[in-house]
Amino acid sequence: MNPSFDCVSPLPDATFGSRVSLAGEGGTAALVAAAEAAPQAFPEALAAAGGLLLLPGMTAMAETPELLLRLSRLFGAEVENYRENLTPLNLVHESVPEILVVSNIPPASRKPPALPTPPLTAEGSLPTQFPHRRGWHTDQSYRRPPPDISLFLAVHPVPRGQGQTLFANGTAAYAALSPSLKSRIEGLEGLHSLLGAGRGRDAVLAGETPRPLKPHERPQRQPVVRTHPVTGRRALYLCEFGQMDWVDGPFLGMAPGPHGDGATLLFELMTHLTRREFVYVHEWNPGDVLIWDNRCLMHAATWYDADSEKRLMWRTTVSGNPGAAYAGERKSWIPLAEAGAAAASAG
Ligand SMILES: O=C(O)CCC(=O)C(=O)O
Ligand SMILES: [Fe+2]
Repeated sequence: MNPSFDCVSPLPDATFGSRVSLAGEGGTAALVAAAEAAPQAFPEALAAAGGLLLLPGMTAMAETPELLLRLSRLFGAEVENYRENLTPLNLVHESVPEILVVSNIPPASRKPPALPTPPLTAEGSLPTQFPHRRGWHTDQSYRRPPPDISLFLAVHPVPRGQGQTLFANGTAAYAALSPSLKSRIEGLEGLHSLLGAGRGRDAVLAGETPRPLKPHERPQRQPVVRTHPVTGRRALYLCEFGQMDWVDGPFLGMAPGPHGDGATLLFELMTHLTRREFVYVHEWNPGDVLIWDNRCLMHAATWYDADSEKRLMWRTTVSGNPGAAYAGERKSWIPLAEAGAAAASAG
């Protein structure tokens, strides 16, 4: 990496990811300024690390949220403005609308994921593998084109041992698939759904009627194997119970629903993707920033005791380089009338 930075790879107990810090003296603002002075350094380090960077000690971002925004801008053309995409305003940072607030503190008041059943593995450790661990996803995959990269700052994490974030390496998992499974999924597309639309596995199994969706809310197809636009490497690109469409999917062209062939394949692929050797478990410290590449990593949040702990995390989402499969597409999640009006006012 650029000599201004120290880079240690891989992350502890993982085969991917890098920890990056400023060489020599300097705090959060100095690191952001050094990154801006060498704008390729961080994107290149991210690609070299297989899609995951840890920047510890970015505590000043909590006081100066613009620093997180400046860092985010280095990773792509477009940092999402959450005031412009139908996100409830209680989840959007008051002064920097590019920051999504992920927190159980009012007004965001988001509940943590449920404890797995049973809470620990047979060996007494944190469950990470699907289906024991649920909630594996890649951000906003119910959109076409989906976003590239997310940045996540721990403003106020919960104590170690809870509220971790797990990452699974889609590139390594794809490379380790058997040749026959690789050929079965060649050209296959998954159908990804907005959360809470009544199309997740639990809703379908409970016999719920899916709510009617407006055109811009509809499930979107995504390749199961994505070719990374920067590294050229192929990676599994999947979600599971909540963020796949279990009414018409999870895969196009296969028997749909929780009892179909598609479900069997999804269980097989997700169980493989989340094998321990492909996973990194992040225990958060205040001021940690994790930068993850949604095009090649899946992630999952874990339970924490929301009755006695407060957790405050900030996310930004960067897009603009989804790869050739999405070339020239309009944004699926913007209502057509609005897209038309924006085009007209842009002349
Ligand atoms: O809360 C976490 O650890 C992760 C949340 C998440 O998946 C996200 O904000 O994209
Ligand atoms: Fe996420």
